[in-house]
Amino acid sequence: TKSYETLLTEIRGSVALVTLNRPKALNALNSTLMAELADVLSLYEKDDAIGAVVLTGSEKAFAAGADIKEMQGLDFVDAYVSDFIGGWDAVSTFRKPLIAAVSGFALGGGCEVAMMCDFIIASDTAKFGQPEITLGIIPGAGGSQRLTRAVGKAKAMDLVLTGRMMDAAEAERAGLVSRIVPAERLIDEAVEAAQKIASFPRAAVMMAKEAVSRSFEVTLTEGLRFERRLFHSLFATEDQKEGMAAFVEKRKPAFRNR
Ligand code: CO8
Repeated sequence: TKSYETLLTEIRGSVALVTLNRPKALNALNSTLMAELADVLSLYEKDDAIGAVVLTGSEKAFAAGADIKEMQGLDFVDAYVSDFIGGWDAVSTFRKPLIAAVSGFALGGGCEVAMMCDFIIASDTAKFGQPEITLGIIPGAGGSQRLTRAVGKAKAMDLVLTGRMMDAAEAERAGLVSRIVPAERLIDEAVEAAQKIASFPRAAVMMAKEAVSRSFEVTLTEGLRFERRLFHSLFATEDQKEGMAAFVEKRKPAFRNR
């Protein structure tokens, strides 16, 4: 396995655990970190042994945003020509399930990266926010779009315009996070969820992710058509035969990712 300057990686069963690791900067997302994250995700996407990935930070911070010290000197032409943060798309285009396990601060780009994941499990200490406005900018990696789709206009406007933080309970009520767990249980709970996902047939899992993700892109009619096409296609898999036979025969299925 490769080693990275700003990430720690660990394989647990069929799950890869990726830990953002810039402790002195509260995991601020600089270009090295985002390039390393894109690199490791591309490896896991190709690796048949990996069925799902958990992305986490430290207890104090998932990530306190894009690296302000790196952005400070940017001018418009630099930002535009280099498509500053364009490389972050590697997180949202990753095709296997990706769970964010968030403890502490998930601010600005940190909140945005968490929202690029398929779902967020939060510790009771998590704090989410889009404080860009306090720096004279606005969210640049999906905060105005994914946050609004997740929590609705009222709360998204409140957070983006005031720059305030919301705690885990508010984030769960608003629909931004799928569950809250005690801080000390966070990694285990997220890895267990990922392991469960990884135990199901790979193609069905990836299509389920693709179908739900599609609902954010297209009309209901088109989304339903897309879902139906994927649904029908799964009847061409051996694992569908195995899953249904096992149910009828009252035994555990032995999936082969075929
Ligand atoms: N960038 C760079 N360094 C940071 C960042 C950051 N986002 N956040 C924290 N750090 C550094 C601090 O500078 C400090 O370093 P040093 O010890 O060298 O002074 C160290 O991390 C510890 O931070 P604090 O001492 O501030 O820790 P506190 O516990 O007192 O405060 C906070 C924690 C409240 C999280 C505070 O650090 C903070 O407000 N951080 C900035 C949060 C923020 O504004 N984030 C949004 C950044 S903008 C952004 O993300 C845009 C994303 C869109 C993509 C880009 C579009 C162009």
